[in-house]
Amino acid sequence: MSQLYVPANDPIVLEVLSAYDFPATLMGAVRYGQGHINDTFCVICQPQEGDAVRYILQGLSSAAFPHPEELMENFIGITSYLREKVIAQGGDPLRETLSLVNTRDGKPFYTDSNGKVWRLTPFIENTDCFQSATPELFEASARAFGRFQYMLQGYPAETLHETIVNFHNTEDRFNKFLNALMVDKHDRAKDVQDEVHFVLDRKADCSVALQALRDGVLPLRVTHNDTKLNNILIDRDTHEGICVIDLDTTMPGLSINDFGDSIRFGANHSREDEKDLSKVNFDIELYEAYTRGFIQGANGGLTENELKYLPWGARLMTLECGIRFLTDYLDGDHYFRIHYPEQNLDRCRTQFKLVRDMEEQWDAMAAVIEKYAK
Ligand code: ADP
Ligand code: GN1
Ligand code: MG
Repeated sequence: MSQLYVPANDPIVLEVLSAYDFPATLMGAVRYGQGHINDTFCVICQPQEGDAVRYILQGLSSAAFPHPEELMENFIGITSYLREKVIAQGGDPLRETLSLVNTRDGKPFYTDSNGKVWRLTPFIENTDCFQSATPELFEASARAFGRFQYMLQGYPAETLHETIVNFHNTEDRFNKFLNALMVDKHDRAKDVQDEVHFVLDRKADCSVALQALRDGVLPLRVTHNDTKLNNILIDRDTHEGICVIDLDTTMPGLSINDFGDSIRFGANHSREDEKDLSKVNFDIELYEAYTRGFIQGANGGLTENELKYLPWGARLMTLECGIRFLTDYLDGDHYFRIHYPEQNLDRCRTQFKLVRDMEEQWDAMAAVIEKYAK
């Protein structure tokens, strides 16, 4: 192990790697991907002959996930269920869903000396993970997320733990924001008054989807809840979404939120933390491409009301995510990983710009749904 490359500021990685048996010479681990939550590394092994074998090693964020063992129980349940479905459909279970590598002790995850939980999954090769996409690729990702939801329709939802309580409870997100604003731990509220008022003006919106759920208009389903474009792996040969990843928040939720979170992240041409807001524009063509793909992937599984509420999913996921970024900024940036001091504020501003765009294009958004909801 002494020759291993591991990032100097992550000494714990060495401890974690030594909990696993690797089939070829372990070369090291490098930080990987653009997720905001988990500590993700790519582990590289080199056999005597042939290509390197790669794995993804992830330390679960304790700020986000207070009960990582329960999360791993969900992960095992969901991936086992999907594996059976993929096999039944003649697919490749090693590429079309995630799987775990057990530790030397035969355990599905490792708990390090600080109490943090780690998991190791085979790297799904010959795939790409995009931060932005062409309409074709975006539509492919939509088919895969729609199919993911469809495939999980029969999953026993009551067995799933709520890994983050009130995750997409937008009313609760609003209240947590109010609390952070009141406490104003870092004296930042005075500099973000425009953003604060943007949220306060939209208090009623925060209840739209939840009220529909309470009224029985929208059903609770097993949903992914974090359907960003970079939570899907696209096959390099077929250009189809081959594997839905980041299953940490898969639990009972609303289908419109899975649709909406994808639109939030992918139906524009800018980075999530773009400072120049003139570059941040909601793109209705990308929205249309995603709508087409999602409805196709869901395979008739969405009710008339769910289809009608899809634009609300987009608007609310974008508003909610902006509120979460702003709350974390007021709190002192404990939840989302940041790479510079005002990054959460920049992220919040892009979300609010997109919300404004959606509000302006509301009728057009509804018309697109009508076009495909036949
Ligand atoms: P986070 O919760 O921090 O977003 P993810 O589970 O989404 O963590 O992983 C971060 C990134 O790592 C993904 O966006 C993707 O690029 C990459 N990744 C994760 N798992 C795999 C895998 N099994 N094969 C290939 N790439 C992966
Ligand atoms: C986080 O884990 P990641 O980076 O895929 C967050 C999502 C947010 C997103 C904003 C568990 O997603 O809810 O929408 O950042 N995930 C969690 O980019 O909080
Ligand atoms: Mg992710």
